[in-house]
Amino acid sequence: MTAKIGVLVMSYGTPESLEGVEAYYTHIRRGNAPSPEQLKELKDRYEAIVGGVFPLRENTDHQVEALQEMLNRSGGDVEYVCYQGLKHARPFIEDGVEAMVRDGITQAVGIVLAPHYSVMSVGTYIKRAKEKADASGIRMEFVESYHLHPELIDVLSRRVSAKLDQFEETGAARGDVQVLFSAHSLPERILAMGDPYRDQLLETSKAIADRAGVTSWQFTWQSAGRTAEPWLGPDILDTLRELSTSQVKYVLSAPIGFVSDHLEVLYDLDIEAQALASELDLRLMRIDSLNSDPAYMSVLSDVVRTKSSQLK
Ligand code: FEC
Repeated sequence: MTAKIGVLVMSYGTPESLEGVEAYYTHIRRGNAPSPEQLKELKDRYEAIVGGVFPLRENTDHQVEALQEMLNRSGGDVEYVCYQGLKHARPFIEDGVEAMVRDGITQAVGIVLAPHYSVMSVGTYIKRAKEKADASGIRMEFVESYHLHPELIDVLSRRVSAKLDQFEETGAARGDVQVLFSAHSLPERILAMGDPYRDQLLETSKAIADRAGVTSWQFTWQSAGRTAEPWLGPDILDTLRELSTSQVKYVLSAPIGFVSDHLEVLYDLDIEAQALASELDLRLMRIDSLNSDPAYMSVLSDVVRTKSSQLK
């Protein structure tokens, strides 16, 4: 008989429409509604990227479908069934676990569509999923990170090389391009907690740079929250300002902490950082996002299979 293993695929979540932005933002702020100014500012950002369409929802749907297809491609005595669980929108993480219960799933693997672990990011997804799974009688194992998976490094290195080729075609030498690896900032206090997030991001950056033969690179943060406490820096906008005072003219942005096209990539990098770069007379390009690239699906499939072997 074929054994069924549930896979809870967790992602950040996005509103379904502009009307849903307030509830979404309130959820991110742990139940505190945003001020009218804050709400308008966020709605304006969504409208600026795609006029009220929310690309993260479709991208996550595709990733979940493609992962399920890849997990079951080779047949075998296990059938994997993927469920979506979102952090800040429906279907919430808990809804995904409830759907497993309804389908009679008793064993499952949880994975987040973000390669790097922080107690404040992946850790909170896992905590919520584990609490719900424990209460529902589902045995669930979790993938915590996959930031150095060889296929991930390979596909991201190819993304970097492809853009360096494009710079070359326009007359820039590869060595003249400064590569900026980036990820979502978090409050500085994670460092005092011994959190692995920053180190994992630096490890991914170095592995890609080595693989792609990049000599001029640095890591920088992006998309810091608008709260009073200090967030990890330098922010990419300050890094661009700093670079503009040096000899650098060409910059390649590689947001390795993200795996999809969404607000933090399409607005924070493609609109906000791009506008600053033009003002500073820097030529800025960005690597393409992974979205449902089969190579990324293969990374996810591999780590899920490995984890599921621990259920037996
Ligand atoms: O396209 C979309 O609709 C969603 C884009 C989106 C992604 C994303 C990923 C991460 N976040 C992380 C941490 C925080 C912390 C706070 C925070 C706030 C926001 C706000 C929006 C938002 N985040 Fe997000 N994040 C995305 C969107 N994020 C919108 C609220 C307005 C703003 O500050 O811009 C601060 C919460 C607080 O107030 O306390 C912390 C981390 C990731 C990457 C890992 C992951 O995907 O989970 C970490 C995508």
